[in-house]
Amino acid sequence: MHEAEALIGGTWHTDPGGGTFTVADPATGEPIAHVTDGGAELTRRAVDAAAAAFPGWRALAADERAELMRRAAAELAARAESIGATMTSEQGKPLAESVAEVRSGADHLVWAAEETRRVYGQTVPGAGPDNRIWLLPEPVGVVAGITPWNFPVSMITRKLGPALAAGCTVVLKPAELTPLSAIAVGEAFTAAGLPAGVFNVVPTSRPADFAETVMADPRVRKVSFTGSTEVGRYLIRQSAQDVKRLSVELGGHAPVLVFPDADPEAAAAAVARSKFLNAGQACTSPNRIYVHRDVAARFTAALVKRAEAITPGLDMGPLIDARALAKVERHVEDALAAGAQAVTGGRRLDRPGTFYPPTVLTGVRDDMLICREETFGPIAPVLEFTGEDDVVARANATPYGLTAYVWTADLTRTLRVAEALEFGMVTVNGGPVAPPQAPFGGIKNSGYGREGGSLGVSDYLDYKYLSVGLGR
Ligand code: TXE
Repeated sequence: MHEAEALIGGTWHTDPGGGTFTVADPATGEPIAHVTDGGAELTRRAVDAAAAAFPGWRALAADERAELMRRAAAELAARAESIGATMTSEQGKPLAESVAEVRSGADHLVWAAEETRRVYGQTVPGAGPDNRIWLLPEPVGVVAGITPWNFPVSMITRKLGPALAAGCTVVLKPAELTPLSAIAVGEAFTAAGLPAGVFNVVPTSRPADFAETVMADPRVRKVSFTGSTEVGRYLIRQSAQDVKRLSVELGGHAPVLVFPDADPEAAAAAVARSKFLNAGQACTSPNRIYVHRDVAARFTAALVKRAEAITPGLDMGPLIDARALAKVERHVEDALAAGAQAVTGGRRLDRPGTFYPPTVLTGVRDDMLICREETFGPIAPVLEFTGEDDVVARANATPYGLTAYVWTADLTRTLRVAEALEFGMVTVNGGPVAPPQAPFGGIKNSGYGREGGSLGVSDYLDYKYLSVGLGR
């Protein structure tokens, strides 16, 4: 059994009360590690370490910070295989997906390292001939990050890269289901020579203790969260007490609109890739697939073929835990009871671990539970439509606003529909793309703040305005 500790100020710490929690492999249900349970005490120590490291980190010249970040990225990439194996053991996704995720996390850091040299200020027209005004970008200070279990490394690097580039120091609380990948990132950064206290990792099974501690501490100036809308709402309320800056990347309910002028086979292939990636446990996962009646039969046949080509346990992992499996089962059973049909899949697999097969549902209606709540599983609900305005209205009829996908060969339709869709990200004729240079994020109940691009770095900066009289 693996033992793991918290990374604070460059050294490894255990809970003074001796508390630990257990991490299990979702493919077998077997325990694989005991991890120290950080709670409020280690969170406080980690904030101490991050606050102590902040003045030194922010004072480094941009190219020195960039060089340290590049070294951290190189170390992470060099460990892609071993960190990937750790990720697979605690998260369940296929090894190739885990290794690719670590590499993409390293790529995010390389990009962010370059951004350190693009943290520009501005000159603003003065108020009269003898006045000059500048905007000076300054790091917000100590940042607390709270990350989910679906992408245990890339969710960290998307916060860490821009925060470090801006000159902030970070205290991270990874999901209690996948702390080992986060600890492995901490090990890589320490080996790469990142100064002590710049990046701290506090694993805990008591996330509210972490949240309450960082929210009440005036030294923490920003909290960045990715996770459920429910926890997002709680953090938004908590952030009021000390007026913290907050970024919240929450759930999604992505619609796909397949118009009759699109190639239904190409659309089905792309939808299958994004739907079944990570067993559907992604906030960008297609959840309501609206297909024009004229191409519905061809599209569905192609999607079913793709779904049936996936071997659970080989090409697709289990769901993260029994609670996630129960939610998927509840959504599918509700749809079937209300008249939907499972063309393929539709029942959990009779084997150890929390495996659910790729499933395609037809005869789905917008009022079914599966179209209203985020399923977070490998279920592709197909709905039919005929009119453009009608399908756009149906796609928008959700409290979420993260991602939407459109399939069409018509340029004017592309623009009409993309402008009418109420989502932070619209992809036309393709799957989800989240390169480091693009600002990822949603609107409505999917949250606020952006990760990636220069907008993502600005989320970790304050702009001080400096006004100078010329003394004439
Ligand atoms: O999320 P939680 P869960 C959605 C998805 C999924 C559902 C539930 O629909 O089925 O949420 O998943 C931390 N204070 N997404 O329960 O609880 C927790 O420790 C502070 C979408 O796993 O939100 C973990 O680090 N933090 C999403 C993180 O929140 C708290 C990714 C996410 O866990 C906390 C994950 C508290 N009181 C789930 N309670 C996405 N946007 O991709 C929990 N956490």
